[in-house]
Amino acid sequence: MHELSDVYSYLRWKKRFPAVWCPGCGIGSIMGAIIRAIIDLEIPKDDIAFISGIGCTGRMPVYLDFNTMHTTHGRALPFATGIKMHRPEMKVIVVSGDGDSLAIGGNHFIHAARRNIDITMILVNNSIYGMTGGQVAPTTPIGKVTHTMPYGNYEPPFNPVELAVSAGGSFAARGTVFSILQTTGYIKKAIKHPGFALVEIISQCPVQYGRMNNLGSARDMLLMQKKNSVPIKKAKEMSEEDLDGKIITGIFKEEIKTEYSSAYRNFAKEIRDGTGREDSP
Ligand SMILES: Cc1ncc(C[n+]2csc(CCOP(=O)(O)OP(=O)(O)O)c2C)c(N)n1
Ligand code: SF4
Repeated sequence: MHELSDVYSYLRWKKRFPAVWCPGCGIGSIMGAIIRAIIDLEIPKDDIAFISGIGCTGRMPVYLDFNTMHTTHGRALPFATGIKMHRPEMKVIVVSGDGDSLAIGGNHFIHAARRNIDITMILVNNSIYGMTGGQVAPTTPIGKVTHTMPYGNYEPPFNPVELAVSAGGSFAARGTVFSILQTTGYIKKAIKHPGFALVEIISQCPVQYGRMNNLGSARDMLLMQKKNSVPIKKAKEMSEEDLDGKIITGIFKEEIKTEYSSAYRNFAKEIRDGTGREDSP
């Protein structure tokens, strides 16, 4: 159990609240999970760099009392990469919406994963662009209605976990807001993991996605997350047909492999010491 006063001590409570998020939105629960994960890991506040892009999810660093940056849309990972390269001892955490990280920021996402740079990426997947009024995202399921797909989306969505793993990321997990304690466990593992670590969190946006698709209240959407979740172990025994519309949860990848910022420093040292490539200038 975490004392509420401990959680509050991580918030810019007097300066920044109330938050902009709509009642019933999942982002607040995710912020609570991140704080609880950091309390459990006993990481000093000053050792954390917490970076976001733009969007409802992107507002999160505004409320948190870490070293924070609220950057431009889609560019959280380049800023985070710069910080990790310059201050490798810091825990660098990015929080990003599905549009922010996979549409405008998609290029940065695959390259951060390819390099396996030690950044924890918390991707809040609410299936839509929330902040700008409900446009289609690269994660919107086929058939779902958005302002820019009023007759239903016909573009196949990305699977963020598969994308991260196939690009080279070394940790990838998926959780839901409904199962927030389990999701907090994935966040903790991701923060401890020395490499690019993705936690995709399925979240409810009752005001845009839920309203446009008649999904009911925030409570109804949370119960839908519960009903549709299938642990990865069980999913392996199910057919593709039975898995249609399900949320597969769990840890999909956890592997130790060469991490970019330390590889870069070792390489630079070898060059300086003259022990690097013979043909180097
Ligand atoms: C360069 C640029 N293009 C577009 C925008 C407008 N914009 C702000 S947030 C956003 C998308 C938000 O969706 P998502 O990243 O999924 O986050 P959510 O709001 O759903 O948490 C867009 C397109 C912008 N701020 N900057
Ligand atoms: S628009 Fe959706 S994602 Fe944004 S704060 Fe409201 S409920 Fe949350």
